[in-house]
Amino acid sequence: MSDLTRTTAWAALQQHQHAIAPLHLRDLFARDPGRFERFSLQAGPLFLDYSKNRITDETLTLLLALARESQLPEWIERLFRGDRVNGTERRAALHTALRHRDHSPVLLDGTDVMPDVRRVLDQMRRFSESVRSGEWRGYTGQPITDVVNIGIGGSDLGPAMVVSALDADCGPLRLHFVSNVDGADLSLTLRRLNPAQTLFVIASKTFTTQETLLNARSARDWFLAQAGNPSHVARHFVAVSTHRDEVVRFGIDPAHMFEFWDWVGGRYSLWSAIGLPIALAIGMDRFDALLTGANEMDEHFRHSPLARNMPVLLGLLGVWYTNFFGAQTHAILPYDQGMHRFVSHIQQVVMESSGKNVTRDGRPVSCATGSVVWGGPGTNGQHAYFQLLHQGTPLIPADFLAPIESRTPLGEHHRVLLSNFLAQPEALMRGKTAQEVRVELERAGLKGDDIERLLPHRCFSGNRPSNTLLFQKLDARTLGALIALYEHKTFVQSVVWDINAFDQWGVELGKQLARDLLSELSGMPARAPHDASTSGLLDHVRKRLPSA
Ligand code: G6Q
Repeated sequence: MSDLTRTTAWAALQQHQHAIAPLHLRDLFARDPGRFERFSLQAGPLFLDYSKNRITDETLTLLLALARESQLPEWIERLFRGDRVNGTERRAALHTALRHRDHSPVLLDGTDVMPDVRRVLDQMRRFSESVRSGEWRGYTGQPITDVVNIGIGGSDLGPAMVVSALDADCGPLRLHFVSNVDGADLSLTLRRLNPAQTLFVIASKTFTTQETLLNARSARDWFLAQAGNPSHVARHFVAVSTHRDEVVRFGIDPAHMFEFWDWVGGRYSLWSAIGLPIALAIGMDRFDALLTGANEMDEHFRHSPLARNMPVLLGLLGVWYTNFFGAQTHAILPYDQGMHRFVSHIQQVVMESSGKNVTRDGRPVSCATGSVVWGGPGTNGQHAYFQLLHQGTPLIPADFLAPIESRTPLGEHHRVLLSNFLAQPEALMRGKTAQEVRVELERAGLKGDDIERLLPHRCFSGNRPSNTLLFQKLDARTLGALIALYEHKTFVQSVVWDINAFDQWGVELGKQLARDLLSELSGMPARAPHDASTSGLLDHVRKRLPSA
């Protein structure tokens, strides 16, 4: 693709931004009664209001022209039909096949992948049902009560998020997630568990990830310290991986391995066997509903016109703020306590996918790509970082998400939650003028200098953009649609920026250096010299490190 910033669409957007920048959202609403109807849409279970964005009809026309100039429709087709869209690894990114629901084939190099996908889904169903029902017994003959998923990154964040969002505690099993190589993570988790009733799911696409294998070995040692006989491992350790040989080398029975494939990226893998802890927690029927919700979003993304396409619109709005307003971060604010891990998962999806500084063909990018994704559940954030959203100097576009109905109704709680959820985007959009503050302070009995002193502190500029996503209830189908929405939004942006959304070479250098430093910490000589800071720190640590 030619340089994005030299396209006609880009130049037109730049010019248009100058015209839009001075306009206040309050005025855009005042002069346009149809704004909410025009700038909102329903896709499956999700309702999106994007009218509180600093856009006009012309903005959308120009953003859609940019999408067409970037060949977005063609790229969407390439994604779904299994082209090797991950060029640096020569892989397809066919996570959509994992949630493909009808009986049509999904071809990869001419072969239908669906029989394999269904085979593993069946295996997950049989296994999760037997563990949940108590039919699967541990080595003492007792049923399993606790499941520990050991994995990291894509093999942890997605399943952990879904399990916490969908109230796993209601099921017959308690789920635990261990990811950090900090021994505290595993030790504190195991402290409360009985090896005879614990099942470990070792989740690693490559089955070579240092943290996961070390945690898995320590877990096996802990288990064998009580179980004694290594043959008992078979009833307590299962694996999820693409690498059978490595699984066998670790000592897990390949009959207890759940397979997935190299065309499933780590951060897009919760829909595959990496979702096994989800099935164990909430049952396979609800895991199926999660897939169905994601599939509905896939269908919407693939077939809706760009102008009525939710991931496309959200992706383009992100481009608008990142590239034309200089926004560097994006807040995701779910008003649902169960979604407290949602941001961490989406953060990985977005930041690993978009954190690239070269185009698909290896040229330096000519504009900013990606943004820092952050946030957390409302209303907690309102008492913490919302100050920066309302009166800080950076422009921070935000997504507000909420269920209309609570899954855990309690008195007035949900109405209070919803009132806050509705108030924050309104406040960000509207702000408060000096005139409004003055009237308010006068009413409160303040006069003269006191009013003037407080005035600048009490004003809100407003004009701060946000999207609002509403859904009836946070059930499995809705959550599936929400996750797929952000996956596709991320893909849309990668197409516009002409970057590969499916590789992550940026995580490699640190891993390489850590390998050398590990041997140096164990007293081996350095293979290559370090800078003065790293050598100094290494010496400082070595002198104080208790001997193992
Ligand atoms: C995700 C990344 C990364 C990966 C982990 C775990 O897209 O590739 O987060 O999921 O590094 O890798 P394994 O599953 O191979 O252990």
